[in-house]
Amino acid sequence: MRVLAIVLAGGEGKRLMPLTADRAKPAVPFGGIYRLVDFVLSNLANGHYLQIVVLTQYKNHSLDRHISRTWRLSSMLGNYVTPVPAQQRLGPHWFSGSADALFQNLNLIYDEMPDHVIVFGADHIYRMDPRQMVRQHIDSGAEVTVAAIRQPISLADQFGVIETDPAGRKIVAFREKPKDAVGLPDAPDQVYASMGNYVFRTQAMLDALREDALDPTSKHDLGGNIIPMMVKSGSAEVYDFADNIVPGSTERDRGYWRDVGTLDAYYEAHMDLISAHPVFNLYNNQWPIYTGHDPLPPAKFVHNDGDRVGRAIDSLVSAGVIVSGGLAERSILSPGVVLHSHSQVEDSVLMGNVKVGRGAIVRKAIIDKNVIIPDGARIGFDLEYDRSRFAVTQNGIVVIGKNEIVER
Ligand code: ADQ
Repeated sequence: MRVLAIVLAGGEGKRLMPLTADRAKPAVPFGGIYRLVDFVLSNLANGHYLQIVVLTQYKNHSLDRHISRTWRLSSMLGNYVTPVPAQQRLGPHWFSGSADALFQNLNLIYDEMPDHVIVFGADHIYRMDPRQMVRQHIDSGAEVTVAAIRQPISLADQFGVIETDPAGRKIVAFREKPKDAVGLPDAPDQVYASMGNYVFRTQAMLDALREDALDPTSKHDLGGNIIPMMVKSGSAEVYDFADNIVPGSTERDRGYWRDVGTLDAYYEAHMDLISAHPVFNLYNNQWPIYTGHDPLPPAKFVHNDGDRVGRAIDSLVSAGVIVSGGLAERSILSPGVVLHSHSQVEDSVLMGNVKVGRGAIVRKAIIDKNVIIPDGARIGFDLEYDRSRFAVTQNGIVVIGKNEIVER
């Protein structure tokens, strides 16, 4: 059985601005050392799906570089992870929707002629064993299988919402981001949401993409057009993510899935990592999350000025970090971060090479790469002032973009 995996990584990620100002959403750093795309690629690689095409489009430079540097599989065994940038192959326009991205790359499918095609999104934090979904897809004979998870009904307008027959398998309706969703019979405050992960029988996918390409009214979107079309023809099934059991997972972290489409969701997913018993366990070595590492020295904590020990509590601290007489609490410190004497970082996400000056205090913030917080500066105290110079989210998280200059 031949299976080709396609990862959709062309999303623009407008709602993650300024983190997506000069990188594609799947290239946004996460959890100190990862990028968002590492999670889906690790799930596929751990499931032994090792022919993977990553479709990129928007500001794809850092994403392409990350993939080509990090995801080098042994080509001798016919394995690959290939980033494929949008190429305007079929005329002078970029991809319109995700279905158009697939349609413009049909040659990749003809090259492999797989029996089934896995199409997964690249913007989620989760562990999933894709083999279990593919097995159900093959056993059921469905033309497409859509992975789904229960979500609060208040979020229904952010997802494809699925209705099934009473047996719970066959999809009878699929509505993309409905404003008037109805709750589930057993849980009126929940809907069944598409995770944006699909497995297609190859021929059924080719037929649907070709039909969609001829429709001038279509937005050429998988969730908006292709899946509803396949539901109408009666052969779409749902795969319940609650049934997925990843090797090494525990009761506590089973079923974890976060769409980090907004800055607040992105922040919350980080906070999920740092509790003593995290709901997302990075330490499951039976299902590792792979990424690339620079050759950095170990993290270092130094006693400075003779009066203060560098400390980090309830925090993730990456290689190359120096905590020199500063204090980090409930925070993520990415490679190369430096906290100087008497500085304090609380409930924050600091990306690569952020420097926090002497006596500076940072609270509830996301700070992108290379930012220098000057001595004595205060971030996250006076939100009115912060709003005048940085982005501040609905939940009051201050977000400072890459290379931004911070005045005291
Ligand atoms: P959205 O995430 O809103 O909803 P979309 O913006 O199409 O849908 O993104 C889906 C994936 O495709 C993302 O990984 C994105 O990076 C990628 N992508 C988008 N346009 C692309 C293009 N032109 N080229 C390459 N890649 C592209 C989708 C589904 C919903 C589902 C949610 C789950 O449409 O039904 O509920 O995902 O988060």
